[in-house]
Amino acid sequence: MLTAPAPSAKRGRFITLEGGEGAGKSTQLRRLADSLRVSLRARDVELVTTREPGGSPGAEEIRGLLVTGETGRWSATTEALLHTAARRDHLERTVWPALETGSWVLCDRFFDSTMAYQGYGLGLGRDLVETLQTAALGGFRPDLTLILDIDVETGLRRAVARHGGEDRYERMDIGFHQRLRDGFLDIARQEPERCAVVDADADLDTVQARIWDTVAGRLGLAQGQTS
Ligand code: T5A
Repeated sequence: MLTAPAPSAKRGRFITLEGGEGAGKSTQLRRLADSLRVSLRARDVELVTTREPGGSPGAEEIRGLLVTGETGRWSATTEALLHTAARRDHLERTVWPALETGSWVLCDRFFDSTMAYQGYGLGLGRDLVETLQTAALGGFRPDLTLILDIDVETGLRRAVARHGGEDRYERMDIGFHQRLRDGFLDIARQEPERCAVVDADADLDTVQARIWDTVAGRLGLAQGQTS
């Protein structure tokens, strides 16, 4: 599907989770998906979970170029272009077809990560990133974006303890991580109707409950389904 489905009552909802390293997005995405599936089953609506960079075969190949190797492997502009190319493929092949059939889509990272990481963190600035996103997305935006906020040191401690091989961004300097945290908070301030900041500095169940309350409140779902 080469264009975004037009807004309609039938079109599914698109929810994105964002945050810096070790904020707990992936863990909370699984928990939120379980709660959403219970809630959506009553409406006979499917939930698709996906991630960026990745989420389609081509985008997963591009992911490998982005999350491994030397920290200075790409210039900020090249990196933003690679993320944006992966995003376009992910939208065309996974997200837009699912939304078109009425499924809801829950996505681990989306274009706010390009703004925060490349725009703020690597210093590319808002204007270029916005131009790239407009070219790739048109006017398509998430219905709701949850920004998991945590102080940089705690997040990095969690990320390092978990450790896998995809650690190119984790290895960037502390100033980079502080700029991207500030960037996410700035994005939330600029778009309060789309974005909700969730304090992620708490135990897993507490963060899960905060997320569910936000999603249920903003999207009009039944309360009390946190597991
Ligand atoms: N990127 C991505 C860009 O630069 N630009 C872009 O446009 C995009 C889309 C890959 C990288 O690409 C960059 C950002 C990334 O560096 P990724 O796959 O989402 O993106 O990589 P990570 O951010 O590293 O995501 P992870 O899924 O690996 O980390 P999460 O989701 O932040 O954290 P999670 O859930 O894996 O948790 C980390 C550890 O902490 C524990 C977990 O058990 C786990 O061990 N934990 C907690 N511990 C205590 N209390 C809590 N509340 C906890 N929550 C989680």
